[in-house]
Amino acid sequence: MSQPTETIFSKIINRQIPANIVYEDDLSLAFRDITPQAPVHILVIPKQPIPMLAEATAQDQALLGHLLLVAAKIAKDEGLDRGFRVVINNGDHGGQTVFHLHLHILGGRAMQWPPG
Ligand code: DGP
Repeated sequence: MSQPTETIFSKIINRQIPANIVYEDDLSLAFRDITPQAPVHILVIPKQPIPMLAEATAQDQALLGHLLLVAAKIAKDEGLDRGFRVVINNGDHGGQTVFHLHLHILGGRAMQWPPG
């Protein structure tokens, strides 16, 4: 199930390819999605390349909590006071296409439920 740890997101972290970065700290990076599905669509990633949520371990517990708090801070900074959605796609059936763990922050419109 393991995927290669070098993905396009590693290249964004290393500034080998450009991205519209909105937030960075020692543990994480956030940038606007290249194919936005909502007026605000931002990806939050750990700098450490965990391929997917299912491969996170107990050692990643603090990091995973950190990513959620970063997502909440970014949503606030983006003015998403009416609400927003945080999505983690995991694996093939989860719709994951980039195998570097990432949280999608979606906002700026009312979301539908259930998702497709
Ligand atoms: P997922 O399907 O959950 O693995 O989402 C991957 C997302 O990554 C998808 O919404 C498009 C986005 N994406 C893919 N390549 C790039 C890129 O080079 N730059 C940016 N900013 N986003 C990308």
